[in-house]
Amino acid sequence: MIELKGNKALVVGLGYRTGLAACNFLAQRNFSVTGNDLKSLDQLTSVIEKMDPSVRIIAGMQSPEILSQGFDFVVLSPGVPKSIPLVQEAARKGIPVIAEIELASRFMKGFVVGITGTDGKSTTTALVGHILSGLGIKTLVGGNIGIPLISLVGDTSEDSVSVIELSSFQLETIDAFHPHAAAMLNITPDHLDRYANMEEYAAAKMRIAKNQTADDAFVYYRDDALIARFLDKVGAQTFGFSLNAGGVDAFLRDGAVHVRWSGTDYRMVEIRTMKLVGRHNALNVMAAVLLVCAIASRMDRQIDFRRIGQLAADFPGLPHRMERLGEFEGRTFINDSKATTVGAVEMALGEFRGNAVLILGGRTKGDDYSRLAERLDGTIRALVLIGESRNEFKKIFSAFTPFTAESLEDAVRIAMKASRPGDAILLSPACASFDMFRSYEHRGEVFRSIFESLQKGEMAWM
Ligand code: UMA
Repeated sequence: MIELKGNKALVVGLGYRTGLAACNFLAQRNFSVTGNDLKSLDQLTSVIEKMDPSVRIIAGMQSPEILSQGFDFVVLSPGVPKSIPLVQEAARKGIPVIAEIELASRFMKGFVVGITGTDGKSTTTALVGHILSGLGIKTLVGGNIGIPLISLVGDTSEDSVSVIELSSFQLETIDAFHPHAAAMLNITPDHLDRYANMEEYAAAKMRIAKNQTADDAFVYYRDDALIARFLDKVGAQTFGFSLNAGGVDAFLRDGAVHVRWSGTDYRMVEIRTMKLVGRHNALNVMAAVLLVCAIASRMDRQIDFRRIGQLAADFPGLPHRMERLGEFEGRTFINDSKATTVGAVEMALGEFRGNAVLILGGRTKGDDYSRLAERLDGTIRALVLIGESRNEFKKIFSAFTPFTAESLEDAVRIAMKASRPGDAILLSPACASFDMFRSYEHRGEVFRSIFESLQKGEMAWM
């Protein structure tokens, strides 16, 4: 375990979530804190306004020379790659470099559930949080879902459960972080602009299990060949889930999610009663239910299988993930702005049979988009391309004679014309949002406001 000696901390990456929360946390505990970001002071104004006044800021550069000021450890925001010269130099000098998650874990109390995977992390994290709080357990939800873990530390206690969504970025620089129950939901291509290949990306994600022991639980998707390759290194008890029964601990049978726990089969959630829709969500429910059973038994609590099933069925889902906004002129508007990978869009498309107009595009992340082109056949009526990827995508998706749009508003107008009553208009971009929007949330909110303008008759489309 890396020992954190001394009190001079350098926080690299001053986003309004992680960097800000990490600086304030350390400053309030009397560390001497310096924050560094590539952005200029002007660009950082809104973050600095909320920062403890004792934090020193080095803005507009990120050169290794910064280290000459003598730091005891470096805290890295997830958006900053380990490969930058500053971090490389810190490692060379033997200065510990840790994730904000690692820092938080050194101060946290209580039980920890960690959830990673490419798609479904946020939904599963929120679902586990929903079930645990419904069972009357003190529950905190944070991590990649948008609430830095470090900001929750003060609320943890011996009897609390922290449910944490973890990205591969965050897991890259954990050290002693140790979830009592962890889940690996799936691994499909993502962030291949940061990782050399899928193996490296998967290895970063699998770090979630690196400190787990036989007392812990590791929940995983049994039908993922890449996950299977890492299983022999997992020290925790493993619990598999799959849509198909047979040798797994959670599965689908006769229209319900079943869990096999200590040799008994429990029929837990009727799919038709679930507010979450789609087969991918059935998988998320399986993972969530296994995590809840594992952590409840770890806490020596009786497992109320019936109540857990009811709570899972009642979970309404999160905004921007296959979120049904409503209908306009017979078209159902679906906001799936969180779908920033091909895998997520493939899952979304599983719900349609040729009756969707898909709005696709944005900033690419090294994914294999030709795989998506093969998958589109028979599921969509028309394709509308947005964002900086639109010319590249025009070639990849040429078989669908796609439309291109200059703005999301323009894309919705085109989608209205290309669709028929009974169709869905689906924003599921397969890309990051940063070329046109501040975040995927912002992109989803813009889509929602366009839909509302149409409904109120404030926007013409014909
Ligand atoms: N920066 C540098 N140098 C660099 C790169 C970035 O200084 O080389 C600076 C940027 O100028 C910026 C700051 O770093 O000011 C951004 O830091 P950040 O990206 O870590 O931003 P936060 O707002 O703290 O958000 C992070 C996560 N972002 C990323 O992983 C990219 C959020 O996940 C997370 O919700 C939040 O911490 C709280 O834990 C977002 C995400 O896109 C949702 N995650 C990826 C995903 O889900 O696919 C991994």
